[in-house]
Amino acid sequence: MSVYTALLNRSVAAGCSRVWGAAPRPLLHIRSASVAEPGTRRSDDEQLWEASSFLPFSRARIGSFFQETPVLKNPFLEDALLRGYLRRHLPQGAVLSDLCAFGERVAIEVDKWGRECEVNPPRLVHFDPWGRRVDHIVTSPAWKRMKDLSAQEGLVAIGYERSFGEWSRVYQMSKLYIFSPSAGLYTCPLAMTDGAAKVIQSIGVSWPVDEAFSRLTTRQSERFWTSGQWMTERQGGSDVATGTETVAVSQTDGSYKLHGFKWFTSATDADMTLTLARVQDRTGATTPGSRGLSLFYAEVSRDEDGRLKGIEVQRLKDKLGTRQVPTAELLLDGLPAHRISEEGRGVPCIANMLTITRIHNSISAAAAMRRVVQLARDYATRRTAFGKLLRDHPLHMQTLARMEVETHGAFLLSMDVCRLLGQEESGVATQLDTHLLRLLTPVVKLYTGKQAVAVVSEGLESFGGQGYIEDTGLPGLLRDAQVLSIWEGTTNVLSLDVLRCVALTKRLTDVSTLAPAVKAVDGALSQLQMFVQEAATREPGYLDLAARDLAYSLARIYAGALLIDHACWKEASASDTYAALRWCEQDLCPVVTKQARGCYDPSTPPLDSALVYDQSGWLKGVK
Ligand code: UCC
Repeated sequence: MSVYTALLNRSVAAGCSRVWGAAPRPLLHIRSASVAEPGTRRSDDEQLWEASSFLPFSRARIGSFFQETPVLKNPFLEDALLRGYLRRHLPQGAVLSDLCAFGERVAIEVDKWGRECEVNPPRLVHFDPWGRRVDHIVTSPAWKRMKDLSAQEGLVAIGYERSFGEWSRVYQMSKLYIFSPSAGLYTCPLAMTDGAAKVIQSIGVSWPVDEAFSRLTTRQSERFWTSGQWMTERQGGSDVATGTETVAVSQTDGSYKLHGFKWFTSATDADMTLTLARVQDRTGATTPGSRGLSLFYAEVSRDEDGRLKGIEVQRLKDKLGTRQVPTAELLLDGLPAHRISEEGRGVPCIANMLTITRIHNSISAAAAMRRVVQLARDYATRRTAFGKLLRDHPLHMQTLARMEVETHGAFLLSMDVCRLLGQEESGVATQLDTHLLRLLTPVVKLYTGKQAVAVVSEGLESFGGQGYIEDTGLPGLLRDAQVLSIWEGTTNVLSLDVLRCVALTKRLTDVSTLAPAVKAVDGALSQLQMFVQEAATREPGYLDLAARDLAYSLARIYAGALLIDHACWKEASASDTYAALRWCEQDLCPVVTKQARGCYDPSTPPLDSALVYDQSGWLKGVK
């Protein structure tokens, strides 16, 4: 009798159960053993399998325990804050039922496409099999389905149809917020498409951009176009005024040809683009700086040989995240284009696009936080550790609650900017609203971009080691979040933009349970006002050093005001109040805290530099 037969007999005798220590455990068959036909002899292999199935890990190798999978449910139905916000501001049945149906579609259908975009990233084919240069960016079928879906669902169109008046942007962005974490980064081309439509609308929808506008804002998938926004050149993407080398050569018909090198163009499979260039005069000279930049419209098309007209795709970028998006280096070698801004007014003209893409960025940041919280809280109802479900561990729930508070803040900040945008576009914004929109757009973008990385990182940790495993799809959330603080203006560049337009007014409502939060926001606001007055009297450069902390203070105070305001709504929940109180416990005005500690004193920049470049240890070592 082989050892296996002996084991088999033992197990039969034990009545199909096996004793582990003192406690009897049921046997779990990983795979059912085949049953031999009467009269046939079982193979050694079969006998081996049956025998080993009673010995965990000996044959099946993977044992009997599997991790539970977090389940993505309808992201609209799962989001009490989103639903509450809409019930309060935009309770129309048509909106709610559309978002609910879309949420279902996202959970069941779209999320899989998003994953497909990640695992099947774009690639560049330079030449056809016969040696002709073609520069084809090959994208996955899922990426193409995202384009059709975006048109059909009106993900750009809703903002321009304005069927819900001043709330149309809130409706559009709510839909994008549901879509974003499952979109396989298709939100990137949509942001630029929306931004391009906004620029065209602001300059006037007429030739040569009328057809483009209609295609950017259509719901017909076969007509729908996406736009690029080619701003970043080899010298970098922040200092556009200095970095733009591309020149525009005027043609006899009034059009231009562009020559330059665009170093970082996102969603390069777009149908058209807006881009900056310097118009050459007759001698070939250009005007340096911002005042030399004009805005151009160009279509991406091919000639009869299949070559891109006036464009060579040098290579695709190898990025940390957003791998779903084709991002390329482009040589513009005679790209046909039309100037659509006044000469030298390119930056203020494209600023409309920046406003829109920065708002999209904020929505994507809030959505990333929401998604990781939704998955983590679902997982906490399934995963058992130390004898109980994760949801029954108070420390784990405290961590998730803190993530939820951050998500509340990010959501309300982002939606408030959408509200202001909708008001401005519907002509009902006051002058104060318009100032607030200008100020809050960079504040909210920079704050949510940074917080998204922190919350998503924390979220991954709540899955333990599984959060670090690539094919769970979780690490991609973190990689993709990291771009949110980089593209469309880094934290410092946006902090300096905030300095250009500092102003804040928000009336607060007093409700007794919220008194500590109201007091904290009120106090922080007074501190901030005093800081701004005092800082204006200080030496040049003082405010620059404080810019980032100032922007953070604005974000935290304003989000505090929004959380309190939402908690004062008559249908607000106890959780809304709790979230407001928790938010306002943090340092709402870090710029004043840091000022008191001397962080912006003139003595600090050389000390900062000395610290960063401190080579004293290294020098000692080599001496
Ligand atoms: O990131 C990139 C990749 C694209 C991916 C997009 C995907 C989004 C996805 C989201 C969802 C998933 S491409 C490019 C990234 N680069 C940037 O974002 C640029 C960052 N740099 C800045 O923002 C700078 O502040 C600049 C370039 C705007 C600064 O330019 P200047 O010319 O040095 O600045 P000035 O002199 O301050 O501004 C010139 C004019 C002024 O108007 P006038 O002349 O009338 O006084 C300003 O008031 O432009 C006006 N202006 C603005 N107006 C400047 N910034 C703004 C603004 N934000 N809003 C309105």
